[in-house]
Amino acid sequence: MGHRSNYSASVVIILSFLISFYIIHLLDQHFTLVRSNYTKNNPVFIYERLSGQNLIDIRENNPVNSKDSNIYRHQKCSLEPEYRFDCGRDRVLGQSQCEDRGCCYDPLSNSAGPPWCFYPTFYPGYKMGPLTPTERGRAAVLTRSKPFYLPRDISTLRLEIEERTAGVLHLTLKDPSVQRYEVELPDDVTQSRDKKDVLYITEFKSDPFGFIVRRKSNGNVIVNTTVAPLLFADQYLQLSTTLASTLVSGLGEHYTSLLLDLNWTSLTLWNRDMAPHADANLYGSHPFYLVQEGDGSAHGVFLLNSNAIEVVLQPTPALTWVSTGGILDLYIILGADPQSVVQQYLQVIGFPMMPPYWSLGFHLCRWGYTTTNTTRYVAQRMHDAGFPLDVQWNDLDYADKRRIFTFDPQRFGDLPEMVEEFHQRGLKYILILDPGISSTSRPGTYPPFDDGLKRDVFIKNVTGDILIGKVWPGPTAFPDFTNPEAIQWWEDCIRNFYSKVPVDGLWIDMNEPSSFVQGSVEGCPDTGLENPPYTPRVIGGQLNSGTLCMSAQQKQSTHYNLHNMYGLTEAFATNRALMKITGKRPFVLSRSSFSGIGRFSAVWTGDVRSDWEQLRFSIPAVLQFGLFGVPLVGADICGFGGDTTEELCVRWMQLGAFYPFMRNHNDRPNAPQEPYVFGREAQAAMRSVLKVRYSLLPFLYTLFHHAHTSADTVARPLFMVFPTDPDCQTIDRQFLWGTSLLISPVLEQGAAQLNAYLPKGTWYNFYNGEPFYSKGQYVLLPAPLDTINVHVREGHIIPQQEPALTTTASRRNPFFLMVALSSGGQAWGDLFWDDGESLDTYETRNYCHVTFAAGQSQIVSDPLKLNKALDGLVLGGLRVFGVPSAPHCVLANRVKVRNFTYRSDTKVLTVSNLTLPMSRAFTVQWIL
Ligand code: MIG
Repeated sequence: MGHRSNYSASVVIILSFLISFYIIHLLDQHFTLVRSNYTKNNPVFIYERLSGQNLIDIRENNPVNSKDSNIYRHQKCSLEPEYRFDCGRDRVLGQSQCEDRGCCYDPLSNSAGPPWCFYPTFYPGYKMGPLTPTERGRAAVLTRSKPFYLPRDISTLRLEIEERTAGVLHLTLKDPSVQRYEVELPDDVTQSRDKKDVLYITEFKSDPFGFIVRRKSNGNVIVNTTVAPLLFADQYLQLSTTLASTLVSGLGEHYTSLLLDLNWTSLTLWNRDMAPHADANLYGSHPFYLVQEGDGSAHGVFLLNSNAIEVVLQPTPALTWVSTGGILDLYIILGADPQSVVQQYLQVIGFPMMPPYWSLGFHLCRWGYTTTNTTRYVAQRMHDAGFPLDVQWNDLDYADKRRIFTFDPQRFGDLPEMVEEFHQRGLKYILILDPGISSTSRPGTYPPFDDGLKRDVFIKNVTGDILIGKVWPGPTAFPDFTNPEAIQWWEDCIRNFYSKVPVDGLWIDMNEPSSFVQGSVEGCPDTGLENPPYTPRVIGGQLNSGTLCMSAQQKQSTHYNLHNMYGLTEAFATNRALMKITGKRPFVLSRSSFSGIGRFSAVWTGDVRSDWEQLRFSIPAVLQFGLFGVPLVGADICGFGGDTTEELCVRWMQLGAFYPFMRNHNDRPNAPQEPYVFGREAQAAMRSVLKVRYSLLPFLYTLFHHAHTSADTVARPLFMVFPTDPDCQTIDRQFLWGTSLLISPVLEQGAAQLNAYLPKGTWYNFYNGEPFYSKGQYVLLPAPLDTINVHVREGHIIPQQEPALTTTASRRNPFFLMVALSSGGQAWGDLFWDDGESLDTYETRNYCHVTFAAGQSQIVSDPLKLNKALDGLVLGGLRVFGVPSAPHCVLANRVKVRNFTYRSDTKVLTVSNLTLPMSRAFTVQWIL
């Protein structure tokens, strides 16, 4: 990560020179929620402007704490339950405590529903001074005369507003008198600076302060913070907003469906080593949500803040951010379609890395491959049984006394030789690294710790000694990846290890960071960092549960502020080290994540259980990481915890073949789940879907190219491709690759068919090209155990390649094209191709890009950009779906072709045995 320029320690704001025409856009009207357009298929709440509300009188004519008039109290507290915002989020309040805060008390029977103590219609807050122009936009000072109810509240705030791009509005709220912790964004992120025709309108309300952001085109309210007070104390920041609809996704990492539950729920963002289950803070934090507005438009909101965050969701629909520190740094992203929202979000946090080609192949791992020979045996069995495999992995088993950067002299003594053998056979090799560095080896015997001590790279406790936690090797110190020296030391450790064991990628686990003791082996000091005035609902009850002390000191700040970014900073350091050492495109797989990690790393969803529910929830998990800019993501196929069954594992391999990152991984005590351990039919099903994936890798790789260069998503929810189709708003049991391949897996035990939604248009069966003309409807599809349903969308061309047992081999095979003609007889597709492993091939223009266009009974290729990567590679054939009648002849580059067949029942033309060079423009015509 780069560094943003320093902020001056204090900012003095002089208001006296204000030019009179910079006036605040005071709201002379108030807003109230009106429910309209509410149908089952379109559950959208629309905001309407109500004029002549008497609320305004209540607000201005009554002192807040006056309890004289019951009528007044009744009026100011007469909010429908679903419009109530919690006045006691920080602690449970009784009636008198609640009323002491100037809030309304109304105990309801259901304690899990609306708050009992809530803000009245008017609640005093910050007053906003005039808006003044600044270098980047506008700014204002917010002041408050009376303190809030929270300790160390901040009475003066500075608001800055930056119209960052046409689609992105950036607002910050911070303390102008002290430098609070701020997350630094990378400075080398590609920034679009197009500010023409901004998509938003802002309105500010001065007393109490609040703001409204609308979509300019239709006036829809995107954000409205005037519905509840802004709170800003040292360790408690709170901002509420209404939501434009109930269709909200994001706010990972949680075990949820694609749409979040707004029925008085809360989600905590606090990185934690925790097997995925409902209602828990998990490994990563992504304070970003996307709202489908119901008409095909969407917007996003990103709160750039790394402290522990709780997001309260209520059916209003509305949401409240509560953060325990930092500043409020908000990006409001207008889209206007869902894909543009993600693109604009990634313009802020960074576009994803381009993965090496081989990393899109199949990965096999298990905790419990206890020797090199076991590991060799696994790879050999895969090969002998004819299963494609690109990457063989080892878990902690390899390490000497579980210390990273060592290997066990007995069990893994010939690890370097094993890796060499794998490489000879076109296989890659990855092993695990945990961040904890054993601190109890005899001095002089474990250089990573000795050198780390010398170079002062470890996180310190509050008294300045190295903080010692406990992980697999026993007592450990934790590198501080916000320290440049630690990044260098990490690189040196990897370089040293790599000189013996030339790994192809690194798997960084336990990087929440996870520790088996709370805080440290000595506990933690009893301070406000360990026990803040408010602790969001976290597993373990305390922020330091299962991790380091909050008071621990890192170079950039306290662990309290940096905790959620530990994995991100480690991923950055690991990516950078591999890049420098190998000179190739790095592959890093991280468990913990934070906004922006997709630039450096892939992510997997942690310790999922081998059961059907976890299989089903892996889809929204993968899709959400796509929204977060981490397209290279997958769940442990067949489940990590517990014993799989053969049927579950077949279904999971089928779904997993369409995870962008495909790895089968298993925990030590469980029944084995490598594909070759199952019965003949199960193996056949797994083999065939692996071959399907391998045949599609040129297409998948091209999608990753577009993710890397344009922030397109790879595995996409249906709503991103069909945003105006109401049926697609909620679907998360199916998904697409790009815009053209629809995947409909079986997610239930015993099912041999499934009800799948096919959006309007023609969809071709991937296997036999049979068309289905959908009105936009659910279709009952046969799904016997040997099949995963995949459909190709009309108008698209999918580049494929003959599969092989590794990508090393498949990359040399003939290409073929799947051409799915539209009803007008047209289709389009493209192929990105390079050597699959060099750095920055796009940036240095060292690649091929070929487009394919079909129309008027022919397909033509156009090599827009070439290097030598496609030399010697040929197009071996094509399948054209939707050819209306039998061609009487087929011409390739004007020469008659013998090998073609046409099936009149499915209307599929298959042309084979071609040898057309991919690096030259070709034409294939079918004469009807
Ligand atoms: O405390 O390295 O999520 O994939 O196999 C468990 C052993 C540590 C957790 C990872 C899992 C890995 C395991 N690790």
